[in-house]
Amino acid sequence: MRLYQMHYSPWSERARWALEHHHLSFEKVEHVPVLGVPLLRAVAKRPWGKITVPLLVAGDQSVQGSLEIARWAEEKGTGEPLFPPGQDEAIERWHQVGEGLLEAGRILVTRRVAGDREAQRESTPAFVPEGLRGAVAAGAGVVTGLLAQKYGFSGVDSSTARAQAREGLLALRAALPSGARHLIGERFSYADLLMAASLQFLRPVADLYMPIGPATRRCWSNPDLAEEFADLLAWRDQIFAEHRR
Ligand SMILES: N[C@@H](CCC(=O)N[C@@H](CS)C(=O)NCC(=O)O)C(=O)O
Repeated sequence: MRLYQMHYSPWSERARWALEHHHLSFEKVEHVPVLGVPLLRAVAKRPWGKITVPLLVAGDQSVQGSLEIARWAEEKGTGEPLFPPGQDEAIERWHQVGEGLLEAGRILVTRRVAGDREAQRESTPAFVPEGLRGAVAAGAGVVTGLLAQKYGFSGVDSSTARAQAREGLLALRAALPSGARHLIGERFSYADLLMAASLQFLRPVADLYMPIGPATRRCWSNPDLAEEFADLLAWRDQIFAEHRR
């Protein structure tokens, strides 16, 4: 089983976490944004339509999208369920909140990476030899431009993205009254997992969970939002400490 993914992406982290939670073993294949799309299309046998990672390929089956992969893992794997019975709508609602957050985060982070040569160097694929990394990183500007087109945020300014992020963060705060640990019922569920992973662009989780380079960490940090929502980051860190193997 292969998971096409990006090591620093919170969408990929949701899929990795759900698969590992359910004791499913898989090989990770690092996707190169935009440039790796033809390979994704070939392995998923999807010649058209939007294609993104995470993408799971298991035998002749392919599953695209973090929520779909988590549901697939729940069906095929073992261990404590992540989808409590009768809560599909609640999970779907949290998925939408998480998408809103990460779309806003993608805008803020991609803009920063576009202006940070060191982060571009860190994101060049591992197979590129050290001496060529600077040259390959120079092409990253083109890739970030293509990403802006693919995800339709070329014309969205950073303050609009920030406002969209705050909306999702306030919704999460409202659902976690002081001391509350879980979004649905009394147990850890996929809602906790997906929202915890979605806070990555405020302040990335410790390298222990998702190792990233220092410049990438810098680009994925929004100190003002991290300070305003420090309570949510404390909740996120606790969820990782307790549930991320
Ligand atoms: N709804 C999808 C969104 C996934 C997504 O947006 N993936 C982006 C992460 S930045 C991606 O594949 N980017 C690389 C590319 O488009 O080549 C999910 O939940 O998995």
